[in-house]
Amino acid sequence: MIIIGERINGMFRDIAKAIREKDPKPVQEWARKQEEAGAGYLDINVGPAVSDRVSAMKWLVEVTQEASKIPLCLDSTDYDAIEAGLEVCKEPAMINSVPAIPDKMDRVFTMAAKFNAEVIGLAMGEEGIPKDAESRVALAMELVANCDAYGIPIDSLYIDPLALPCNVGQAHGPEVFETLRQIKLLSDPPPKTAIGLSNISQGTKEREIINRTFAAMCIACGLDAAVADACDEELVATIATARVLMNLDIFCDSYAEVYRTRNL
Ligand code: THG
Repeated sequence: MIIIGERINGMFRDIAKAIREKDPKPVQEWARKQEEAGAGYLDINVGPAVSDRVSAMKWLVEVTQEASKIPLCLDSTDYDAIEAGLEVCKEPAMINSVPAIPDKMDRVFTMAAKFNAEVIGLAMGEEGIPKDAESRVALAMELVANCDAYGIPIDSLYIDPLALPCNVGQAHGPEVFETLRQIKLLSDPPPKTAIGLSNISQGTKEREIINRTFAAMCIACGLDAAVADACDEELVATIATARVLMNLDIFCDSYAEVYRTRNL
């Protein structure tokens, strides 16, 4: 499973401050820490409180790349900011994300083709996030069809069924699991799947156990990637265990250690 390290996000106070003061240190520390913890990508999100998202994204990408060589996952609803980030990425990146809305898919898939980028597509449309799995899968199908029409390989597309905080959106849980399972039946080869793992526990008291349990359950449904806390060692051990139990990695007594120190 690919862990997309979530920590370089202006939603966190230290990163918001670093962006404001143009101080590369906190960003680069988190880049190194997440890479060492086994992240396969680094999510880069300028956060909600930034006035110039284009220049903030460009700066975040540049300073992150000075500290880490792993690929970046550019996370913004502002596609000008994503494009500015892609222009300075040294390695092919991931675009996070695009909803199943025609003009947005046109913008993002055109950009993905130009920059040889992977794409996270969201199972949401003009009317927001549907409640049931069937509607989420229908939106996923639109993303698959558009991805193909723009000449992007289907295995470069990650579909995100969208996890909502379990304290307000509890009924969405089973629908997310069912969506993950059905996405693998959409095409051959199928698209990959991704999720924002920490969303599930936002606003709750027992965040870590909820995130870890959710990760194991999603892996049982075929999850390929998660924007998650790469530095939570118990989460990484849970992911390693779920993969062994799904027969995706070979069991040995040191499987958890092997997983932690793997090279993706
Ligand atoms: N899908 C995709 N991308 C995503 C999301 C998703 N990117 C953003 C987000 N969701 C995933 N990343 C985070 C990062 C942090 C938190 C949740 C998801 C988080 N932050 C603390 C909070 O809100 O309580 C901030 C705490 C602090 O300020 O220190 O939980 O769903 N494709």
